[in-house]
Amino acid sequence: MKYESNTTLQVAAQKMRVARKVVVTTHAKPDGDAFGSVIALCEVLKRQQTDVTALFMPPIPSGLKNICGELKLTTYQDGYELPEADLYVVVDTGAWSQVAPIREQLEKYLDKTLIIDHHISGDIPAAFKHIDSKAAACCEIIAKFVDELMAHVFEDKVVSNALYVGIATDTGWFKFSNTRPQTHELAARLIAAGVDHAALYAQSEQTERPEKLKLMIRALSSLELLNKDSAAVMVLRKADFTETGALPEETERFVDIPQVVSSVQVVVLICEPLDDSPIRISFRSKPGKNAVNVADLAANFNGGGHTRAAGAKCDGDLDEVLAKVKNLLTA
Ligand SMILES: [Mn+2]
Repeated sequence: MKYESNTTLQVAAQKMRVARKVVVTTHAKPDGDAFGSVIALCEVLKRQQTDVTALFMPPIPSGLKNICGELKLTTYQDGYELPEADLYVVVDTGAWSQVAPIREQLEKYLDKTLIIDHHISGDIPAAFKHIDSKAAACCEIIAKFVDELMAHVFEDKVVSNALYVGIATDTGWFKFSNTRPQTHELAARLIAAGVDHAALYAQSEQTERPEKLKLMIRALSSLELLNKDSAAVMVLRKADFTETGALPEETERFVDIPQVVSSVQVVVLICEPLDDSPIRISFRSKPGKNAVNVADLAANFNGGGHTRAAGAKCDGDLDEVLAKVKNLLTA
């Protein structure tokens, strides 16, 4: 299936305008961009008297819960039933694997589902897709919807904070190669509208628990450099989580750490699950002439993502997955 837009911004915005009831959701374990995209869109729709459900599959990033203002968040749990709605909007993903808990229910409503995304692959056959893989963050696209749906809404604190968090977190606070002039222009508009970017940085990046540092030590001590120090692999096993008390989601940004070494071009982090869920693999690479396309690497494990940042979930034996990763990195 080709993963590309079939709906213009204007047509998609019109669908939102006429819908009385809208459900907005995103991938499980939302990051700042996924979270910000849902919040900003829901807040704008709410202001237009739309009955909106902001549905999240947990965990929600703890530092971000207080940027939602009065907006009510719905947290998915077993037995949750998707409400009847005129429109279902899935943001920051178009992949079934990332919305697995609601797949069966959403399949019934694909004819009134709209995907808004910036990833290069996805397999949800929604009737409507608005995809811009050049956008640094889904929030860059959502900002255009905000402009289209409602003038002056950047004055709304909830909307502007949510958009800022989205573009800042998906660009590593404007240092990843996906950052483009439009990203900075949007950031400038948001800061001009009153966003306190330093406070948002503290809220999103400096609210970790000590357990995270303990897990980071484990990750770094597992690190192996391969292929003339150009590739770094880290593994976190079940015991690393249980002995440190850290949670699976506390591995966020670990893949960035080995990139401080100049020779390192690609980083892979493999995480063993605590339950019977699949093994998680994260891939990152540095930009440049000989940049490694990590979306291709992830495809070896039925994963995907961006050329510089990708991920996969796979079943199997941890050591076999590790061996396969090492093979690919030294090929
Ligand atoms: Mn994103």
